[in-house]
Amino acid sequence: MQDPALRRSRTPTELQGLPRPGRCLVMGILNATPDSFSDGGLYADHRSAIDRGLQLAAQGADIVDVGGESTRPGARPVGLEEELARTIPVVRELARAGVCTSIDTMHAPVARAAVEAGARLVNDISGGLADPAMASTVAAADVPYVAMHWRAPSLEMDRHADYGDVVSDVNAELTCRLRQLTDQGVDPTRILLDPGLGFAKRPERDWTLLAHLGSLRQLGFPLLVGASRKRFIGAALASGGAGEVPPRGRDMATAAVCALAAVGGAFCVRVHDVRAGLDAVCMAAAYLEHCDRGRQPVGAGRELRP
Ligand code: PMM
Repeated sequence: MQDPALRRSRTPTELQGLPRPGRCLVMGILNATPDSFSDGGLYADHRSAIDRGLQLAAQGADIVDVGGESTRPGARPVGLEEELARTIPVVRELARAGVCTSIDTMHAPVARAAVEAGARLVNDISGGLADPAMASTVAAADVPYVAMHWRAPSLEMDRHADYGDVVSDVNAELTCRLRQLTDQGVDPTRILLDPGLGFAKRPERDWTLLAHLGSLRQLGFPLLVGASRKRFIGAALASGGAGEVPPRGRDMATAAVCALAAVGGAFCVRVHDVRAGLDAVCMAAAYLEHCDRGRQPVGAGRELRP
């Protein structure tokens, strides 16, 4: 279910203000939180968060994504003051060091302060639903904006995980978000979309979305895919015989999923392990280059090419 007025004939391969490495971008995750699901508490003070951000950039992250509020299922929201205090000094220091930094927030005041501190992208897991002021804030800041598919706050999201056809439902709900964001002044050439893996979705739905990125890409917007260490990866490892693998043991599997996402046309992958993610998207780029050389690769549909 696509809106022809919003659909572009070609998905952009570059976005103004972001690095242009000629392959899928790698966004390194920096959770300056005490309670994120896989790295909570590791970077909760400013010095360790800044050092980790510099390390992610040195490992090859094209963007370092700074977040100050955990979004794991069941997480309680933090106050605005606390989120600002956790993130802004980190964003400012990383930006000062020349790192391309993004802010992972649902709150317009945090987005505004982060852009003032040097953030070059706003990553909003609610796609503008959590804070009605987000659209006008992003429009005024004129920075790239990630609108993720989201249905409800973390405390309630597991109660909103029912879909008919998950691909068409997510497509339709993102189209509705796009309409509202652009009506409120957000420049469509600044928007990235994200299927929101793990957010109000059970593992099998995440796999379906990942397998049908091409359908989402038909909206004509660059896609960000955030699969890193998520439950659906743990579930696939367990059913494949690896048993229960805790989140921090899922980085190799995450890299495999990043390669699949990049081959499926993702513009950017969001990962904890940047080195593995970068290797994965480089392999995808090499593979795609050979797909372009005219011979149909075994097992890969032409529609997978970005
Ligand atoms: N996932 C998390 C946080 N932020 N942002 C985007 N755009 N997409 C995601 O899938 C996403 C996100 C949750 O993971 P984390 O707690 O490991 O950061």
